[in-house]
Amino acid sequence: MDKKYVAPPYRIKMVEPIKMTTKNERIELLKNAGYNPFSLRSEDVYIDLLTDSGTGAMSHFQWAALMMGDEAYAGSRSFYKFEKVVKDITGYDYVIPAHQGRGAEQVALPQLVNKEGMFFISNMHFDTTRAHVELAGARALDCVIKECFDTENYHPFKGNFDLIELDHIINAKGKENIAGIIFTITNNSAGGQPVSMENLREVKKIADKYGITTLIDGARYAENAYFVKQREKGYENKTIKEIAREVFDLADIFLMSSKKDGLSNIGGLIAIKNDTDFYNKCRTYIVPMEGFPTYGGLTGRDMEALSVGLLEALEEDYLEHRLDQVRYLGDKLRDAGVPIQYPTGGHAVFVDCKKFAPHIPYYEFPAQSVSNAVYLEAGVRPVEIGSFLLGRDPDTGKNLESPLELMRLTIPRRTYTYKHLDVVAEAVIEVYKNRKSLVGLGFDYEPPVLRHFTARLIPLTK
Ligand code: P61
Repeated sequence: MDKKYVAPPYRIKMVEPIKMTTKNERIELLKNAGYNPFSLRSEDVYIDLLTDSGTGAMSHFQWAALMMGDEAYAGSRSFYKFEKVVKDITGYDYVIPAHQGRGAEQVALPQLVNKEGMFFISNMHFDTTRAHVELAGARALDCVIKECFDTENYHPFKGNFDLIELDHIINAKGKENIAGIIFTITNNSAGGQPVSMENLREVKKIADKYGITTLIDGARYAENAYFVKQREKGYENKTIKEIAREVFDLADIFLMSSKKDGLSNIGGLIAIKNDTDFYNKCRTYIVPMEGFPTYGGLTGRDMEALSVGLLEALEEDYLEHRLDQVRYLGDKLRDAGVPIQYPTGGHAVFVDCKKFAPHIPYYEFPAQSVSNAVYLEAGVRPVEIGSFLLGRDPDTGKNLESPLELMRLTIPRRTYTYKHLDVVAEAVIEVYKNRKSLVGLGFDYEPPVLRHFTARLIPLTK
C-alpha cells in the first residue's frame, strides 16, 4: 500500500481560531446537548467532522470573485458566468441554480413522477434524496453491490450498482413504473465509495433497454472521477474533467449539492442535457420554491464563488491531497486495529461501529455512542450514519435496523491539517481501547421526522 501522503497544494492566508475545552466541560456540554452532537454549539467543538457540506475553505480567487456579484433579481451577470461554467463541465444545454442540493431535488424529482406507485432506483439514495422521492409520492429502492456491506475487504468501487438486481427490480416493478435511475457519486451513505465508469456504462445500457431516465446525484462527482483515474484501467491518462464528462454523457439530468465539490459554503444546481420540456417544468417550479430561474435562492456572489469553486474542485493536485487526507486518517485508524470501511472513500472515514461496539444493539445506537465518546475524549464532533439516522418503519413504528452502523469522520475541504487528523486518530483509538465501557442510548425526546437532528438521548447505564 502507498503510505505517502502529499502536502497541501496551498498555503494559509487567514485563520479561524478554535479552542479546546476540558473533559469536564465537555461532559456537561454533551449532557446539555441531549447526548446528540447536532445540538452542540460549534464553539464547543475543537475539530468539527460533522460534515463536509459547506464547511470547506474558499480560495483567494473565490473571495475575490465575491466582489463581482451582480445581485440583479433577473438576468444577473453572475448567473450567466455560472451557467457557462456548468455547461462547460457537463456539456448539458440547461442550467438552473438552487440554494442547495435538496432545493434542486424538491424541484426536479416530482417532475418525473406522473402517477401513483412509481419508484426511483439508486445504488444508494442519500437521506434528503430519499425524502424528496417520498414527498413526490414515489418510493426509493437501493441496489448497491453486496461488497459494500463488507467493510473489511478491499473493493475498488464499493459504490457500484448490482446490475443483476437492477434489472430484476425493473422487471419486478414494471419499467413504466420506474421514474428514474439515480447515480449517487460518490456513494455517501456507505463510505463516500466510488462508482466505476464501467458500472455506470452498464447501468446506462440497462436504462436504455427499458427507456428509463438517468440522473446523477453528483455532490462529490469530482472525487468520484479522481478514483476512476486512480483505479480504473484506461483512465490513467485522462483529465478529471474528461472523466467527469464521460459520466455526464451517460445521464440526462444532473442534480448537485455544490456545497461539496463546488467548494462553496452554499449552493446547488439542476443541469439538463437536452430535454426542453423537462427544463421548462423545472424552470416553472423553481420560481415558487427557490426563486427566479437566474438565481434560484443564491445571491449573485454565491454564483460567482461557485463558478470558481467548481473548476478548482477538478484540479488534480487539489484532489490528490484531499483524498490523501482521508486515506491518512483511515490508515492511522486501521493500523491501530479500529474497524473502518476499507478502502476509505472520498470525503470521510467511516468507522464500523457494529464491530467497534458489538455489545450495543442497533436500537441503542452503537455509532451514536461511539461518536459521543469521541467528542468527550478530544472535542472532535463526528456524525452517526446508522440506525439512529434511519428512523422507524412508518407502518409498524419499529426502529429500523441499518445494514451498517457507521460513525462518519467527515473531512471538510482545505480546512484541517494532518496534525488535526492526528488528534482525531488518537481520540478514536483511545475510545477503541476502552470500547467495552461504552453504553447504549435511549430516547428522552424523539421528534416524528428526521429525528437525528433534534432528538434528545440518555445513556443507558448497565
Ligand atoms: C452530508 F446529516 N449531504 O453528507 P444539501 N446528495 C448527497 C448528499 O451528500 C447531500 C445531498 C444530496 C450532507 C449534508 C447533510 O441528514 C443530513 O446541499 C449525496 O445538503 O441539501 C448532502 O444536499 C443534499 C447532512 C444532509 C445530514 C442531510 O453531510
